[in-house]
Amino acid sequence: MNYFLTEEQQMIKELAARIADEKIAPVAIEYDREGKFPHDIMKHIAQSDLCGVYIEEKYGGLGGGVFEMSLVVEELSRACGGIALAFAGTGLGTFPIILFGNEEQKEKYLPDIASGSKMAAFGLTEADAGSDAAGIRTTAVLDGDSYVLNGTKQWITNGGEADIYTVIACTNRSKGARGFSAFIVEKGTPGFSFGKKEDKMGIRASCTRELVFEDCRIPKENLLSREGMGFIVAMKTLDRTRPGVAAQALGIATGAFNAALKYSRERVQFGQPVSSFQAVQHMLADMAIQIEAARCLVYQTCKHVDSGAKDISKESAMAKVMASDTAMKVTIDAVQVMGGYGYMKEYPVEKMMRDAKITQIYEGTNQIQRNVIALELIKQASQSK
Ligand code: COS
Repeated sequence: MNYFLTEEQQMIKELAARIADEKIAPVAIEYDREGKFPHDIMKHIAQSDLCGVYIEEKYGGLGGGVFEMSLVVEELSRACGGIALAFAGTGLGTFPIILFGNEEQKEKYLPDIASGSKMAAFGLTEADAGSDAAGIRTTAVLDGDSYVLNGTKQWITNGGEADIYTVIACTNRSKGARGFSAFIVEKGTPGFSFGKKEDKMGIRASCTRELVFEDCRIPKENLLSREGMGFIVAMKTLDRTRPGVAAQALGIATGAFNAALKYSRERVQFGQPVSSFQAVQHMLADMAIQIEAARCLVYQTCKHVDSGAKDISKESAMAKVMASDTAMKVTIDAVQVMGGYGYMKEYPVEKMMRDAKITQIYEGTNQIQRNVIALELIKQASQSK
C-alpha cells in the first residue's frame, strides 16, 4: 500500500528500518533475555538524527510531529518493541514540554532530547492511580521559590535511565482533577531516587522503575503551564502519544507476520512447504489484512493529530485499540503458524507475543480507550441533535 509519505518521512522510515534490521534484530533476543537497556542502540538512533524527529527545528529537531515519531517507533518495534520503547518513552516524557513548556523550558530541555544526549520519562501512574489517573497522591507544595515533591510514581518507563522527568502531582487536593500540576524534575535532584528495576513479562529491554520523591525540592520555574493544569497536561500528552503505542503495536505485528511468512515458506511437512496449505494461507491472509487495516488507521490518525485538529482523543484511542488488539491477535497467530518453533525462545515470535500484550495495557488500558471513544460518540451525538 502506498501511503504517500513525503520524501522526508520516507527517509525517516528507511533510516529507522536500517537501525532495526542491522542493529536491533541481531540482539533483540539477547536484550530481552538479559533485560539489557539499549544505550548503544539509542546512540545509533541519535547518530541518525532521529531522536528529534518530533521536535521543532529551532530546538534542534527535524520539525516533524506525531506521524514522524510513530514511523520511527513502528520500524524499531518491528525488530524489538522493548528496545523501541527507550525512544518512545522519551517521546512520552517530552510531549508535556512540547505542548505546555514556556520558551525558557523548551530552550533548556528540548535540544538535549533532540540530539539524543538526554532521555525523558513521564510520571503519572501510582500504586493506586492507574486507570483512575485522578487518584494520584504525590503532592507538590510551594515553599518560597521551590516546589517540594513527596510521593511515589509506579511503573515508569525509562525510570532511572532518563535524565528529564515530567511528573504530575497534586497541588490542591480539594479541587480534584483540577488540583493537579505538571513539573519537570531532573535526575540527580536531591530527594529524587528510583525503585528497583521491575521484572516484566515482555518489553524486557525497556527499564521500568518507581520514581520516589522525598522532600524533593525543585525550582518553581519547573512548573509546566500553571497550577491546576496537570490533568490536562497528562490527557493532552496521552492524546498525542497513544498513536505512538499504536505504532509500536503495528511494528510488533509486522515483525511477527514477517517471521511467520518466512517460516511458512521454509518449513516442509507432508513433502511441501506449510505455506502451500490453505489452513496456513488463510491465517497469513488474515494477519496481513488486520495489519494493513491497523496501519491505515494509525497513519491517518497521526496525520489528523498533526493537522492541529482540536478533537483527537477519540481517534487516538481508536488507533491504539485497533493496533494493539491486532498485535495481540497477529503475534498469537504467528506463534501458531510456527508451531513448536514459535514457542521456543530462540525464535523471535514468542517474545513478540509477550511484547504485544503491554500495548493493550499501558497509556490507558483498551477498556479505558473504549470508554473515551464511547463517551465522545455520545457527546457528539447529543451535540448534533
Ligand atoms: N483533553 C483535554 N481535557 C481532557 C481530556 C483530554 N483528552 N480528558 C479529560 N479532560 C478534562 C475533562 O474535560 C475534565 O475537565 P473539567 O474538569 O473542566 O470538566 C477533566 O479533564 C477531568 O476529566 P474526566 O472527568 O473525564 O476525568 P476522569 O477522572 O473521569 O478520567 C479518564 C478520565 C478515564 C479518561 C482518564 O483518567 C484516563 O485517561 N485514564 C487512563 C490513564 C492512563 O492512560 N494511564 C496510563 C499512564 S501513562 S503510561
